[in-house]
Amino acid sequence: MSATMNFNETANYYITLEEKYGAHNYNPVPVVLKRGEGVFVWDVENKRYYDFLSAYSAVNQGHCHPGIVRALVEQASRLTLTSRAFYNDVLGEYEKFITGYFDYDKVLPMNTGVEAVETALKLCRRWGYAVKGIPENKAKIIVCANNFHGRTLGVISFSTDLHSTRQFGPFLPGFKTIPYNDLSSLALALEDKDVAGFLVEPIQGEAGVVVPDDGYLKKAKQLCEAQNALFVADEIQTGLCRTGKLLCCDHEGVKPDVLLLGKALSGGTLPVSAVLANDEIMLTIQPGEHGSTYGGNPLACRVAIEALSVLREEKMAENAQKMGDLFRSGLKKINSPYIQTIRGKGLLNAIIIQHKNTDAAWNLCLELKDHGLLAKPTHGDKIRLAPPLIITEAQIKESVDIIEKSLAGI
Ligand code: IF1
Repeated sequence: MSATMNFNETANYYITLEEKYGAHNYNPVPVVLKRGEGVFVWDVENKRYYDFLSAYSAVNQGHCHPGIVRALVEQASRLTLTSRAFYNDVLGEYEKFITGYFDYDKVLPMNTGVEAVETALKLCRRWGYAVKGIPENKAKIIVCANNFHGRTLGVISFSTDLHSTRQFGPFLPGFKTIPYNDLSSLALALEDKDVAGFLVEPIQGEAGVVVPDDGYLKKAKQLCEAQNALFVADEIQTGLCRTGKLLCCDHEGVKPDVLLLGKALSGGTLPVSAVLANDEIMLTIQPGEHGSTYGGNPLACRVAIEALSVLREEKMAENAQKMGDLFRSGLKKINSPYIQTIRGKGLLNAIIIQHKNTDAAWNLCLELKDHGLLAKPTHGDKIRLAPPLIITEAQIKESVDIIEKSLAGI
């Protein structure tokens, strides 16, 4: 019996269903969406919104990009999953395409972002033992305070955010936490010969779009090279044109030893992630030592080829750069006592709200919603503002007006 789906119900009907039958691991903005196209989403009352979250940078190409959906539908009607027990006629083509696209020898395909991070941790440790010669079970990986790399037990083991770690212990050992954007701490930590690598977000997204000093990434990579440790860039949120370049590391001409991609790698259609590295690192993992049922499935590969292609064909990095500059200058012209800070790169931006009321950022998001723009606070007083990268100049201007109007309303 197929489930009886009720469409065209009220928002409250759907919210009640999620409240009653779903785990309470989120606190969503009270809006119920039913359609997405480009920079817009529509709720069940047919009200249109600018999507300024872009599913945390998973729909960089815009909601339901026609080319990506076409690739999804075509492949879904032909072959969706073989498992890696057999070869298929899409995976190799994808591997050739993506390694050429980012200039690495090899790719290890996974599904979610955190699986790519976990895979990178295993690669880093394995390379540390097999190539660097770190004694067995002694490998350490340097991470930054206020990081966000996902929510598995292994990855929250090095989170400094109580919301991610409280009462989930015990945790995975082998991590050294240093302050973000602090090269002297990194240099000191790298003196430990058991360090296999340094895992870093080129911009800390969840922490509230924290942009490090110019030159931080370049110098960090040099320090890693000097101490024979791997520079692992988590570009799951900052990558794929979000910050105005194909990769955020490209702003400094830095080539990570290990590159992590996710989210927009599928244009928001299904979970697709990837770990890219050269042979010296990637070939330290032998057959049967790592994998995933859906990792590298034909559907994901076909969609990812299209998702990557449209980024380039539609010059989304260039647009993100231009529209991001326009957006920040528009925000700076808003004369509001509540905007304490505006920061970001390309179309990954955030405002920090200063207000005696600790709910001010949340209340502003409710005002924004009423005025037709969706965003959500992160860590209380910061609001991430990250629309799809296809947004136009006129739409940026309209969005700035909506933000100005909403600020007046809190
Ligand atoms: C949620 C945050 C953002 C990521 C980076 C790895 C992952 C993420 C830099 C893991 C995922 C998502 C997770 C999602 C909300 C969102 C998020 F608020 F949680 F922190 F973007 F900042 N590296 N970020 O940003 O990828 O396993 O989720 O595919 O957990 O609610 P994933």
